[in-house]
Amino acid sequence: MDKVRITAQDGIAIVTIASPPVNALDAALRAGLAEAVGRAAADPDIRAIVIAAEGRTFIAGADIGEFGKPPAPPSLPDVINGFDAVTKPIVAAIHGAALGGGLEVALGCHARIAGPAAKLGLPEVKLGLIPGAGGTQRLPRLIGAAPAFKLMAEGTPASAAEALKLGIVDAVVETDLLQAAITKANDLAAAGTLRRTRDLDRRSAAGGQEAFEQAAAAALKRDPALPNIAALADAVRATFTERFEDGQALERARFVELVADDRSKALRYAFFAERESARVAGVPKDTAPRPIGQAAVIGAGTMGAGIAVCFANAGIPVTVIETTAELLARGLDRITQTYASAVKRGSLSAEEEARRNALVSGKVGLDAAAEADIVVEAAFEDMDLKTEIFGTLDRVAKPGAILATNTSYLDVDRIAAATTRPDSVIGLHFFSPANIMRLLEVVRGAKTAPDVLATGIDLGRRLGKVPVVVGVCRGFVGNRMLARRTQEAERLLIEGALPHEVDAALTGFGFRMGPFAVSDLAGLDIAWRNRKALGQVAPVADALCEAGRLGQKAGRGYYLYPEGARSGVRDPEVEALLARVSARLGVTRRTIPAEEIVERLVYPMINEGARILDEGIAQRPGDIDVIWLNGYGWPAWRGGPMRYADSIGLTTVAERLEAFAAARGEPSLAPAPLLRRLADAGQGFADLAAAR
Ligand code: T1G
Repeated sequence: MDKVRITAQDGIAIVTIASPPVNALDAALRAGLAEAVGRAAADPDIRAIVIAAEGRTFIAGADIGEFGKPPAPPSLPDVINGFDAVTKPIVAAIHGAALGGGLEVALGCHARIAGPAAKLGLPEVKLGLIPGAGGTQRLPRLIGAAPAFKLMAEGTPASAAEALKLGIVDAVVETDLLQAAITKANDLAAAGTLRRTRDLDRRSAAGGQEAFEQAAAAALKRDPALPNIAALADAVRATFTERFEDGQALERARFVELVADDRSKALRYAFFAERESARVAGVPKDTAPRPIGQAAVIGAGTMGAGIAVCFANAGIPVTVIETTAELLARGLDRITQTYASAVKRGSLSAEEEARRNALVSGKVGLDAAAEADIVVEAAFEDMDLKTEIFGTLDRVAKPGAILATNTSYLDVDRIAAATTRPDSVIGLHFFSPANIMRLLEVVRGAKTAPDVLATGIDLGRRLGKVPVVVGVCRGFVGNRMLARRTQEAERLLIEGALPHEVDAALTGFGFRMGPFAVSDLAGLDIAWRNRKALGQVAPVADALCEAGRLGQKAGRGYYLYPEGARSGVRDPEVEALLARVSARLGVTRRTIPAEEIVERLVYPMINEGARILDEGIAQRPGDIDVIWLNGYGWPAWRGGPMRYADSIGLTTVAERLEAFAAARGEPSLAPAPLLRRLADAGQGFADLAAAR
């Protein structure tokens, strides 16, 4: 099927792009677009050209899947520079998303008309790149260097209204977008004065080079680990000092360098892994999800309130249910406070605040769940309590309603067994804060029906989450691997490391926070209670809890928190406590290098990930990476633990794990069978994914 077709209407050529699913600019589409525009330009009966697109979006950008492969002509810069040779007006009619190369195509036009829901942006930085088809040269000339740089450095698309305000589009039309673009093309043809974007000179608008340099300095400070921000600043700076052609040559050279950079390869891998994770074995892609028009949340604590906010944010009416009026009131107050703070921060309008609050209602008693299409239980992590709740919900909820539990590690099958509808029971494991964290582990019970799974995934995406289907085991995927890291972190303290050394090793690796700063932030008592329930011992963490050092909320945990301080400082009392614990356990303390700390924390997690794959708890290595990238702050430019293991080489990982197991006499540290098999075959987890 042709990806581009031309029709004519009263002397206007309409070039329509049709390349599902998102009109990504692959080689065939680039060639078709160049040929169509060239043909229209040469046609004496044509006085202007409109470029439009079919399907859900304008153009999603260059075909990310092509990067790293031998370039296939015509290159996108050549296609767009070809527009510059056209002496007839070219107008872009933009609906849906004009992102990356898609917006660059539109910038090569003489005018741009957008629909009201259009999104326009240059998100290449999120892939570790910079725009590579003239965006860094044309956008500053169109809207000013500083606003252009900010838009590209943040990579967040602008709404149609914002794009109009910035000057990226000439008009936003509620009515017939194509007709509006044709009218604009006619007007430009009649006016006879054509200005190519490359010839505009608004670089000095909005504060000029000084404002741009300030924005560049701020962006560089925010992301020092990534080379593309510096490259972006150099490219935009060139608009002040170089001719367009030279600036574009600099942009292209830096873009090509970045495409070859491992950090960009990891980010592109994560892009596709996230989309791949929505594919679930046994759930055909066209499985219709059950309609979710009304939700209920059981429990209005921190998690329950956060989950209710997710529903309201997605425009889904939600009933919050508690056991007493007082607890309910406290929960509803959490929700209104969440919105009030967002308004105060300027990230939510008062109208939106009112609209979302109006979607939230509250009731006492489980009977209030009777009308809900989905009920999400977010009660205390106690199996008896959950099975009691689900037994009642089974009687109260309407036929076909989905009963979901937000448990973070309990057995979803046991919870499902408390109902007569196990096929409609699922786990929806939100991560705290539920309305902020993107990850949603969708826990598949043994009897969960395919359409219920499809509903979990679809609902996750409606809530703005990244849904990943996982199987039933203690801790599912993320927390099960985290438990390994926690155990090893405790062990490192006993062997001689200090909390700030362990935390610094992981932040040096790329995590925003280290394990002990996170524990102090979350509070040590939750894990302490879990350990006691399981009869587990963590000598250091237990000693801290017994001493009342429960973390930031107690003013001290692994660190000391001077009055009101947000970050902890080293505490000699903790270091003395560590010495006592090591002595009691007969361990001679030693200084542990950061490199060993990272290996000791990360490799056991990877090993647990191998067990998780072998048991079928995760469908593919990429799913595990998506979980750690979106739920636990794994550094995005490292692509996730399983991809990181492949980059190290599983032979090396296996050798180090063997050494750790031998040094500790701890068989569970030895390489898992799957990791051993892959290492012996000279393979990586990526080979496993390909084989499945
Ligand atoms: N290339 C290849 N495939 C893409 C793609 C792209 N740019 N965008 C989406 N897909 C696939 C995706 O993998 C999925 O495939 C299907 O389309 C639907 O995607 C030169 C260098 C446009 C907002 O970063 O943000 O241009 O799983 O599930 O939720 O300067 O896709 O169905 O087989 O996300 O409706 C810059 C990336 C590229 C935008 C639509 N552009 N895409 O969201 O659908 S670099 C981007 C998106 C570039 C130039 C530079 C979103 C979307 P499958 P989806 P959606």
